[in-house]
Parts: sequence; C-alpha cells; structure tokens
Amino acid sequence: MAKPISKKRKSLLKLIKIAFSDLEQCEKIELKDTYKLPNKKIMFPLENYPLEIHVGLDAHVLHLYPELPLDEQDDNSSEPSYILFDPENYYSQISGFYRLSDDDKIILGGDNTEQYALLNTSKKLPERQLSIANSEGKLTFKCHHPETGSCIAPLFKEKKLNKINKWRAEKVTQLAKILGDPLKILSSEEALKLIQQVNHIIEHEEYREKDIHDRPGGVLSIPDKMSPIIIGDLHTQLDNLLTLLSQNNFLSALENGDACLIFVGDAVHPEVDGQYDKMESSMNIMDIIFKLKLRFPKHVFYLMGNHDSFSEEIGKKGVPQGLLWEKQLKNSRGKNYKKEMQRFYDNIPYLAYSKHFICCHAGPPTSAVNLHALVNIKKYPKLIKDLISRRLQTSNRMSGYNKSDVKKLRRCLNVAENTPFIVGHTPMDDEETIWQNVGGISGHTIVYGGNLEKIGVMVQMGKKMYPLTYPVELLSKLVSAEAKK
Ligand SMILES: [Mn+2]
Repeated sequence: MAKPISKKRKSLLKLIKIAFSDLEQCEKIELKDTYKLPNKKIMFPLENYPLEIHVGLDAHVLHLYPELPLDEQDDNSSEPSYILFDPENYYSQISGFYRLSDDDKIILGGDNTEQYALLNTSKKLPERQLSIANSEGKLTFKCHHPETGSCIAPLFKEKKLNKINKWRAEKVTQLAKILGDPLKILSSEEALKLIQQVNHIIEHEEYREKDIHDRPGGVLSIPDKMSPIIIGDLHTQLDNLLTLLSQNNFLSALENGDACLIFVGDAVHPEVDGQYDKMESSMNIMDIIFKLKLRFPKHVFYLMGNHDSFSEEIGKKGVPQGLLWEKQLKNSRGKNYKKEMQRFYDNIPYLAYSKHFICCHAGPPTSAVNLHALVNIKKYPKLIKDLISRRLQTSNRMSGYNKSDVKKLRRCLNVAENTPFIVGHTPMDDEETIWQNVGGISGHTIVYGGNLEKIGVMVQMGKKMYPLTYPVELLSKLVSAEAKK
C-alpha cells in the first residue's frame, strides 16, 4: 500500500499549486508536481526548501538546497543561503557548486567554462537560459527561453531534506575516527611519538628531489593527476580545518588517493586580538595536522611559512610569538619535543607544484632562479626569505615581488604561462578568504585560512583550479562529542 501523503506535504502542495496556478504542468518530465517555468519572474513560495531544477533541452538536473549548518548556532539572524549543484557528482567526487547568498543571482547558460566545471551544465544552453535570485531567502526564477524549457520541482521527501547534513555527519564520524578528540591535549609522550613518526615520513617523503646533502629538497613535485586542495594560513583556527574536511568529498578523495591537502604554512600563532601570546592552540593545530599526515602520508603536505619558526623576529604587534612558541614547547612537552619541531622545520618543503599549479607561502623568488637552487634552498637565505616572507610590490613597498617574478617562476618550473600561482601570507582584507588575480597578475591567488567566518580553498577540478568557500562551523565540538561516544 502506498504511504499516505502527510498533512504537511499536502499543505505544501496546496501552497505551491496556488502560487503556480497559472503555470502549465511540465509535460516533459515525469516527476509529479513539476512545473514548467514561463518567460516571466516566478517566486518560489517556500523558504528553506530544497528544489530540483531541470535546465534546458537535455533537462540537466540540478539541486538547490538551503545551506544549513551542522552545528546548532544561536545566531539565526543571517538570511539563508542556497547552494546549487549537480547531484550526480556532488555526493561522489570533489565537485563544484554555486552559493546563492542573500541578494545573489545566477544566470545559467552561455559559453561559460566555470559553469561547466562547477555544475556540469550543457555547453549547448542558450546565452541566458534560466536565472535564479535569492532575496532574503525567497527564491525567484525566470526562464528566458521557455521553448528550450526549464522546470522546477520541490524535493519533498524527508530524507532529501536532510540529505546533505546526514552525508556531512558521516564525515564528522570519520574525522573522529582519524583524529580522536580534537579538543583533548595530547600527553607529552603521545605528542613526541606522533611528531617523531611524522618526521620519519618527511625525511623519506615521496615527490621530493634530494638536495646535494642527500636531504629532502625544497621542492615538492605533486603528480599531475593528483588534485591539490590548497589551504591558507590557519593561524590556529581548528574549526576552519575541520569544517573544510567535513565538506565536499575532500576526505574520501584523500582516502582513495585522488587528492592531497597542501598547507601553505603558518598554521600556528593566533591572529585574534588578545590571543597573540597564547600558544596552546598552536600545539593543538599542529597535532591535528600531524595526525592527518600520519593517516595520509602521501597526501598531506605542509609547506614552510615564516611563522614556522622559533625566531625572535617572528611576532605580532610586539608579541614575540616565535620565542613564546619555543618556550611553550619546552615547558609543556620537553626539550626533545622542541628539537623534533625544529627537525620538522628543517625538513619540510618550501614550494609545491604540478603542471596545474604552483604554491608557496609568500612570494616567488625576486632574483634569477633555477630548479636546482630551489631544491637546494637551504644554501640560499635570500631565496628562503622570498618564498616565506616577501609581499607583493606596491608603491609603498618597492621591494616586493611583481608580475615578472611570477612569470620567471613559471618558466623556471617549466609550466604553462597561465599556471595558477597560489600563496598565503598576505590576506587583503578581513572579509574574504580568497583573492584572485591579485595585483593585476593573472592567476595569482592569495588564500587565507584564518578568517573566523569562512574558509576558502583552491581546489583542482578537471585541469583547472577553482576557489571553494564554506561557512565556518564549530566542528571541533561535534567531532569531540563523536569521539567520546
Ligand atoms: Mn606568513
């Protein structure tokens, strides 16, 4: 016997029927309660509701879901965002999506490489096939080409409503298995054992040409077919990292070897006002990164940043963070642990690349360079300084790097002249987490992982790198609760 339609669903159907009473039922598609969109604006009457959309002649299916946080946030004041994606790919591989925040509008159609890559839409769509706008959570649709057809259908089933968050909750469980309780500080013995294991892996790391002293060189050559997920300076924001790992298919792509995480350095030293001198969170984030390295030794990499140091020169607003970091490690974990952290700094790479991307912490070399020098970077203090501290040239900072330095680096690595060059180190403002084509240099992208609101990463999909951004959730609490179960 068929399940009776719930009261809730009946009233939803009624609402939609009234709202769409002058629309014809979509004929092409077999789904019930599917409406063909006319050549005028249609407001979808329900907020916070998932929809299926069939776009154009080949009726390519997209889903549009309200973006609901996994954690229970007290603050419900923000207007809902929606995410638009191809459900065929979304749950099975690293895939793109569009976010429709309040006041955003997307026009589907046209010869748009980004749309093919993120949504898998047909290249045959007319220039403007369908537009979708979000205004205070209310969605408006307009089909510009009714003859090629677009339809929408509400996704009624309860399991579909919660599909994304159920899928993400499984990743939280998986994270708890890999990391244990991320809020529990490791004992000195556990911490020492962990870093020793990591150092052993790094000293025998794959994809690293050895330097002239038979030590792992400064360059990490990532296989072209492995998709990098590039994470900017975390500055101890654990929730940012966990949020990221609970999104997309990043975790499963690490498990099956399709992708790798590349941290561009500076995971340590808080950037939040009043916390510059607190070093516990630095120990904790490094422990988490080490656990990831141990679990995925060939797919997690940490590049050198200027804060990855005990130097007295490293600090923020007069707080000597490098010295405090050294003191913290000695006092709470002992001299041997501090030595192991130095061993880690002595052996990590400075630059990663494949034919699809180049990344390092700060900037390109500002003088003549070749691959041999980059591999033997320990011999060249100026090269080290360029890669971990140099900022972009501006009228006030003539010593910075410029377009021709980026060009030279691409040439030195023998990659195409438009290859994305991705760095951290210099966030451009407090609002964003990714900035593209910075300084008018095409393909020059800055990523920052320490924004308290959102975490953005550069990810390779197909042969190109795309920015993907996610709202930060308090996942450390959720993973911790899961680990205690
Ligand atoms: Mn930095």
